[in-house]
Amino acid sequence: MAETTPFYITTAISYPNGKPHIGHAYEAIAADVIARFQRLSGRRVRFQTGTDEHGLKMARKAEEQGRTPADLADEMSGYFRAMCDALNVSYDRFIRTSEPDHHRASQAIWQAMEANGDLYLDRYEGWYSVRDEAYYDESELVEGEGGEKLSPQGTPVEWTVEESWFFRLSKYEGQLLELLKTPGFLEPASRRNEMIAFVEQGLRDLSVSRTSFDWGVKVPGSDGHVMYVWVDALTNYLTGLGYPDDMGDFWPASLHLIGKDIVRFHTIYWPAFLMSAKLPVPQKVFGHGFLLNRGQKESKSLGNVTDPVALAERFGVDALRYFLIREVAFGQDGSYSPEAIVQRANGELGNAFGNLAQRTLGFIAKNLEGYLPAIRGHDAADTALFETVDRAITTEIPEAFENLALQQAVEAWLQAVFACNAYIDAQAPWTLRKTDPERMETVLATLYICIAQLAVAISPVIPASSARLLDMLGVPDDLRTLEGIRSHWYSPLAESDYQLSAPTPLFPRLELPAEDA
Ligand code: ME8
Repeated sequence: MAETTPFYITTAISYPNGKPHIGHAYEAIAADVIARFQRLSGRRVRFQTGTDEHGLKMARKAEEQGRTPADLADEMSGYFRAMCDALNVSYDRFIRTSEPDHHRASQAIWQAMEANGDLYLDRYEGWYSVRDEAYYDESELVEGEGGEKLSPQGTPVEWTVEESWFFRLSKYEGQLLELLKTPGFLEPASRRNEMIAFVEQGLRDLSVSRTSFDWGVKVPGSDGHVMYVWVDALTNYLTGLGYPDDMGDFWPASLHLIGKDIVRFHTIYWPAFLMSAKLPVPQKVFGHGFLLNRGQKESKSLGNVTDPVALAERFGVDALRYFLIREVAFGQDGSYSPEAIVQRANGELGNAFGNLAQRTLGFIAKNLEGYLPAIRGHDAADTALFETVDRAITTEIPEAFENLALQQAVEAWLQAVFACNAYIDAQAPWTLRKTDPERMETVLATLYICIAQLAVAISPVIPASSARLLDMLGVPDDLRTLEGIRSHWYSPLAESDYQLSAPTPLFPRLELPAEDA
């Protein structure tokens, strides 16, 4: 039976203080792969991404450029949405925190926390990093090369003194510790110890409003205060479901996918706000690693910032998506370079999978006038291949995706593709054409079935290429699910007199331009 429970997945919402970089693309693609896999498994999925537009970081960037923060956000948010669209990211809502329903939701959660007695007015005196939009305790700071104080993330901090609303974070220590120790709540598990240690040190109440600027959500009933940007940013996950009105059955979120640098906000502050507002906490937070450019962090000063849309235009959307999921152990840092993308795309997508499909479909088109081959009894080699592919599509690939072992899911798929290639070489349908045309048909039918199943199984990673291949194969839409592809679907299709045309290449061979060679 297909799983029909709802699945709500979110990415972090990005700061639109500049254009998107490869890290943003990586997170959006990974979330999209997970969302598409869950849909393929038959679950009802809601997928939200967007931009985080308030706060000092946006206000300062706008000031630097001599424009309003709203104007900056309008322009830059457009690039983030365009990136998601270009990369085939299947979000249900692209949220912007400047939208009116988000202001309403943020004020509602504020009032719920206030009603619970968790907010009080005081004066904040301490360190703030505008780059991280985070408050830091003196004891967390590190020394920079010139002796200056830096945040633990290496960003500049400034001394801040202002009247502020505070949230009673300290009250939630016990509940948060319990939550952090709940298996599966925070993954990968390696990120858990750091958060547990942070809570065990003792939590100080959190400053949750600002009075020195006004680019934010207004604190209800408190003139001159705007919310601390993380209070409203985190609330985006509720806004998209209609909070404070009925949120349907998508809350609590199944998965907040975020990067490793913002785990504290998602596994300490956010659950505490929710507990205070008497709402359930998310089921899982996954902190993925960072993507590096040839092992280096991208930065404007190094001049190595890559536009992910340009990368996709150059190598192909699916080649880029495949590379990122295949190359990086999900949860760990990873590195990319044009050579590595070209190598994976040509070797695995082009040679291994693309050629398999091309050879099989080309052979059917040429020798059977495109009519699907008939099956005249399978032999042991066919059964062995079916078993291998079946194990991949029913067990190995879904289990890996379900456990967020995205790289392993692709590896399991690739092993099954290799098995198909070994089979076609061993069975040599081009020889059978002369010696045993009936056996040739069975071999081609066996391959046809396996290719269709593998096209469906990899569709979360390379959705457009999979769809094109399934179109060429004539596989009806309602069969393009994990459940659909497992049933006895081939004979009715073969008997329908469907005729395929000569295939067009799925993955054009990529060349490395001279400047990268
Ligand atoms: O943190 N590789 O926004 P952001 C992989 N607005 N992921 C990366 C990365 C890299 N090199 N650099 C950044 C924010 N990320 C907040 C989030 S959520 C309520 C508010 C990830 O634009 C980063 O970890 O700085 C985060 O998950 C996302 O990109 C957006 O980062």
